[in-house]
Amino acid sequence: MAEFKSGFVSIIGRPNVGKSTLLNHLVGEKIAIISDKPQTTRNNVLGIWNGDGVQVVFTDTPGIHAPKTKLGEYMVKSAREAQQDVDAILLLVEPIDNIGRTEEQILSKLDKRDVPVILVINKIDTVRRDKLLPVITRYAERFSFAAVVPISAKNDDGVEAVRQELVKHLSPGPQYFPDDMVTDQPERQMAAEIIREKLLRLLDKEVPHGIAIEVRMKEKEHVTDVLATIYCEKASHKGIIIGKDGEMLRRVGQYAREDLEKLLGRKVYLELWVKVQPDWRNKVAHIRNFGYE
Ligand SMILES: Nc1nc2c(ncn2[C@@H]2O[C@H](COP(=O)(O)OP(=O)(O)O)[C@@H](O)[C@H]2O)c(=O)[nH]1
Ligand SMILES: [Mg+2]
Repeated sequence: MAEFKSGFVSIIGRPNVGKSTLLNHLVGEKIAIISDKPQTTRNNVLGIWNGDGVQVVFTDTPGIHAPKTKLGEYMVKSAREAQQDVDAILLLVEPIDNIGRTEEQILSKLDKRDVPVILVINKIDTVRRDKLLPVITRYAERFSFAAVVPISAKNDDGVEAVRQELVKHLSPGPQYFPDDMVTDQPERQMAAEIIREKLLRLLDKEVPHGIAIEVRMKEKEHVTDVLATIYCEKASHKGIIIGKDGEMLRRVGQYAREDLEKLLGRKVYLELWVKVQPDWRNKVAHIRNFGYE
């Protein structure tokens, strides 16, 4: 029998390149929230893939960007820390035949490291096939990647190839987590993230970036009560979140409840409140309180 292999792998790249989408597909379950807005992911999220005789523990990181708030600083710090002590790194990039400033910064840090880096060119569904070769060439000239895998995370195209490449770079090691575990996030946190995802989807640009969610859960006989407080930064944002006659909050609640029932596998009673907490993203105590630390 072959020896069991395992390892830790971090998924890095600029905001919005598709890291969380890839993590969900690698693991086969939705554990990280997705949106078309940058800086959706605030925490490092662990995702566990159990293959045949192999276990890979992935870390989905907040995108690396120039932080403007204390929360942003924490996010970038988390992303950087996740790159330490890993067995391999997946660097995600867009299919653009030009190395962006963020990618260059990441690569110059990786130059000093001795860890296999797999270049994953995502979103290939958005470009013609013949546009890919110049992208591959450009990156391959800049860095000595262990492999280059073009994928479309969204369409689950090439995700298996990423797993196969990774397995080649893993060493024999223990099974760190039980077979049936796909993430280290507590249900309460996943519930809060689901609600935040709906707000990111339904609200305009600036508002959702200033939102944090606090969740309490009570399991009852036939239903789980999910009691959530949505914190925002301004009274005007509170008005937007609630919407005319409470319409927006109702929609958020409707979508969130559907996903919460899938997550928990039972009926959910969801209650949402909205509170203003001015400038919380610059206040360490609040950042900690919302679970970012
Ligand atoms: N067209 C296309 N869009 C994608 C693909 N993967 C992710 N996206 C979209 O890119 C946006 C950002 O995805 P997300 O996973 O949140 O990116 P992250 O910030 O790097 O974690 C979302 O709107 C996704 O639906 C892909 O393969 N093709
Ligand atoms: Mg993300």
